[in-house]
Amino acid sequence: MIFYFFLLEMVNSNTIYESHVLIFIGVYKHHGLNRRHGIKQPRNPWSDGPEYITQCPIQPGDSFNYKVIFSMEVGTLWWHAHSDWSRATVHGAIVVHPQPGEQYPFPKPHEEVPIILGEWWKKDVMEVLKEFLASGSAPRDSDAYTINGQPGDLYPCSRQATFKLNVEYGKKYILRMVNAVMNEILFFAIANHSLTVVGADGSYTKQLTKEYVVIAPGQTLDCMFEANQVRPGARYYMAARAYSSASSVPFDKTTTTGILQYGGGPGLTTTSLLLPSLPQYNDTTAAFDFLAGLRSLNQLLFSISAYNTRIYTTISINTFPCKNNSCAGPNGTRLSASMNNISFEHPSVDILKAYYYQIGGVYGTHFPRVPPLYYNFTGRNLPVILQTPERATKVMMIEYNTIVEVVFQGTALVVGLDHPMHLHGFNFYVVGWGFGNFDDKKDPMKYNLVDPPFRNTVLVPINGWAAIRFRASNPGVWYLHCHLEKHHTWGMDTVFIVKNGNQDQDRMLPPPLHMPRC
Ligand SMILES: *[C@@H]1O[C@H](CO)[C@@H](O)[C@H](O)[C@H]1NC(C)=O
Ligand SMILES: *[C@@H]1O[C@H](CO)[C@@H](O)[C@H](O)[C@H]1NC(C)=O
Ligand SMILES: *[C@@H]1O[C@H](CO)[C@@H](O)[C@H](O)[C@H]1NC(C)=O
Ligand SMILES: *[C@@H]1O[C@H](CO)[C@@H](O)[C@H](O)[C@H]1NC(C)=O
Ligand SMILES: *[C@@H]1O[C@H](CO)[C@@H](O)[C@H](O)[C@H]1NC(C)=O
Ligand SMILES: *[C@@H]1O[C@H](CO)[C@@H](O)[C@H](O)[C@H]1NC(C)=O
Ligand SMILES: [Cu+2]
Repeated sequence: MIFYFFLLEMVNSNTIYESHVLIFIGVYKHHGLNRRHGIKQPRNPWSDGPEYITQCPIQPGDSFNYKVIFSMEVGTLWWHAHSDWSRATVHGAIVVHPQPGEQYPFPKPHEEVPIILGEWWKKDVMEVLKEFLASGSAPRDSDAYTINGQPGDLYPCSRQATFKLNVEYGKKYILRMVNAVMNEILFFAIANHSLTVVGADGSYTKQLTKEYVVIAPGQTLDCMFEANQVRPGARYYMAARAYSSASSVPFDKTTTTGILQYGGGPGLTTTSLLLPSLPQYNDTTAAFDFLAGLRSLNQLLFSISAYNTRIYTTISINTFPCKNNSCAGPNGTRLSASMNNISFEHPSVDILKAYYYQIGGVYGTHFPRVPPLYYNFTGRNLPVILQTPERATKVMMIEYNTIVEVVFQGTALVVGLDHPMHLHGFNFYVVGWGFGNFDDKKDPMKYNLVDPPFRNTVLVPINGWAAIRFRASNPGVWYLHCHLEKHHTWGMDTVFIVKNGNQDQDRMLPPPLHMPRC
């Protein structure tokens, strides 16, 4: 499914609350709900979507109108279900154009092409979810990756329907790219064509030209390329495959392809169809070389030279003991995940409702600001006793309009991995990242406070850290979670509640008349 919402009017100042465009989208008649990934929804968490965070799931036969408020977004975003694992198939791209009279800060493309990187599952995805939760193991892999719904020529099932993009020599194209995959970060490239990134997560970037890109689940990229190969009728593969850095974690090693097809001549034989060279699956250097090159195009929207509040949080894979060691996780345990040693438990009433109507007993407010225990987070052979987290529903309360720094610290508990951490309600500046343990003395000296990328999903490197800063100018209840679906399901989540400000325009909007019943 691909949906386009063309924005007629854009507010591209940092006074994001002054005027907005309302678009009422779909009425979804299934158990599940949908959210606009990356749209900040100023003051309006009511339509943000994640189950038991800002609403209860829409029951079969029920409906819910989402009010989508666009503010500063431009470029590619997307929407997806946020209930159980339904986002595997319930998702689509959103492309926001500049307002009339405003130009792109890059050559106007001849054509805009959505590229949704997804997956194909032979098994019902909800069964996959039930299966791994029952066993305590990691989930099975999908059966194929897809480009716009098709696995492509390298799988036995889809040659006829492989996604094809017809191009004309000399023209420029922009790919509106979304990684909607559940559990894998991807490399993507087009044979014989370099890609120029001009936007990421709904915000312009300085132009960055590379032979390949890296895109994590949750992220978007706007990539230009020029059809500059002179042979009429020539064809080139575009291809994506996994970037998966931990040798002990199995993943799908297949490659999905689409075809770039030049007009103006007879097709060349398939033998001349070249695959792009993609980095090795575990090439962390290649992945972070790409990410290190991304820079904001525009001036900073708010000062990030200092912060008011810092949250330093571990992000870990964990285990829970299992009776008789009978679970399918390592050593008979049950796999889990945590932030600051808290494995997030979803309440039975949504946190937004509990907050707004002051219903007690739903969540605790003391998400720890620092790790409860300091150990060598990225060290080898950590004591097994550190692996067991606490189960709880704890949120972080944040004062309106403060500058918040969050430092995510990956750990080597159970297994070190890259984690794409996604925050609802905001884009943030990715001011720094590195390998090993965050060093509070040295690392902030190396932050980029000049033109850091403005994203909503940051890839925290394997056995490393990443630091973000944002201005808490959006009152509401905002989910923070790993966008690898298995980690999200295991509890690598928390919630930021940004309090109201003093003025009326600094307060959450009132709830809609109807919210889905719990
Ligand atoms: C692709 O590029 C390489 C080197 O840049 C060149 O040798 C080759 O002929 C090109 N292939 C096609 C099919 O255009
Ligand atoms: C990547 O995988 C290859 C092949 O399995 C292996 O030889 C190499 O050591 C791995 N590199 C890293 C950095 O883990
Ligand atoms: C655990 O093992 C004991 C002794 O072998 C057995 O009686 C019990 O049923 C087992 N419990 C579970 C949950 O498998
Ligand atoms: C496996 O479980 C046993 C028994 O609980 C424990 O002694 C051992 O340390 C565990 N090993 C690992 C690698 O988790
Ligand atoms: C932490 O562990 C890493 C990896 O094993 C090691 O290189 C480093 O020296 C350790 N740091 C400390 C302070 O022990
Ligand atoms: C996490 O909390 C559990 C339960 O309180 C404790 O046993 C464990 O040592 C803690 N681990 C870390 C890494 O803080
Ligand atoms: Cu993760």
